[in-house]
Amino acid sequence: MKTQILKMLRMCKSYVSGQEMCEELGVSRTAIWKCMHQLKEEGYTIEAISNKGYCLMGSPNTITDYEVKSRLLSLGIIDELLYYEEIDSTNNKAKQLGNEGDQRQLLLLADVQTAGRGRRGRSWSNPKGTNIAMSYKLHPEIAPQNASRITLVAALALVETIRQVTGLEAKIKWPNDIVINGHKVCGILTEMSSESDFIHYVVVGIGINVNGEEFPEEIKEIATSLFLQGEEKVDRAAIVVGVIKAFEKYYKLFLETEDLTSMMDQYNSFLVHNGHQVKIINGTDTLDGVAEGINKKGSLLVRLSDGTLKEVISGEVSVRGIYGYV
Ligand code: BTX
Repeated sequence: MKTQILKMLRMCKSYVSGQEMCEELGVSRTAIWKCMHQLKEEGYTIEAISNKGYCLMGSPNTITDYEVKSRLLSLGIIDELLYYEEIDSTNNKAKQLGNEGDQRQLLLLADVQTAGRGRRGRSWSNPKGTNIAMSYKLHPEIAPQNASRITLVAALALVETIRQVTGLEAKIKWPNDIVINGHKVCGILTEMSSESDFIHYVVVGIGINVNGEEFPEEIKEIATSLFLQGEEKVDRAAIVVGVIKAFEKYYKLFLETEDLTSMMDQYNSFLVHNGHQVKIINGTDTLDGVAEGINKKGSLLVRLSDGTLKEVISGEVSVRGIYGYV
């Protein structure tokens, strides 16, 4: 009911009468009043004027399911959006649901993660009330070997959203980070359960540092937040809604060809490495060259010193010289 009430309040430019809400939602005046009371307790500013009704004057900076859903006309490719005030990891939960046979396409959102994960067993820090932890559980009917490209699709959706909502010059650090001024603001962790020719599920986990003001000692040289870069608090739900819309747009395009044909140019325009000297670290192997963008398969093209063009499929990439971290 909170979703519908917030939606009605948002859609109406002025006041919505209690009577209108009762009729629309098929509930009593007392039920509406109780819900309004709860919303106010949660930090919503709702003005109530007799004979006029209710008007939404302000919202808390939350990413609850009802806050996000009330800003959307539809969930699009997502069957359900689940919100957790605290969870170990939204990726873990999405995988658990997938392993239990849940076939729905889901978006899991959390305010705090107590055991957020990065790649290769690294940890991802996500304190309370400031950032966004979200994981998509998807069931694409594509060849399993193409699924890792969804990381790049998510990166494009993220960079586009951050630019639109904040105006900050976010860039993509191939394959799974978003950076601003050389510091990491988002990370993406894609995991999959599949057979040789069939995907059970793909989980795309996204961590976004939105309003964090400080970071743990070990990452404070690497990490940044949208707030630290823009010096303004950012509406977290606006970022989530932006990512939902942008991801849906690019994901649908991706499914048509199972590659990045239709978004490659845009992706490359946001790529932080383009034209720069890079070092690719893959286990004990390293490779130096100049990055020339990605191809439609999502590989990074690197021009080596002997003039050959090397297609890099995966690995850690460090960009020399110009960034605060490598
Ligand atoms: P990654 O392996 O590229 O990055 C992890 C590394 O980034 C860490 O070793 C640390 O140095 C640094 N780091 C840790 N926390 C942060 C942070 N908040 N901001 C910037 N740098 C940090 C990146 O892996 C993928 C991260 C995905 C996180 C999402 S959150 C929702 C979902 N659930 C989950 O458990 N993981 C994903």
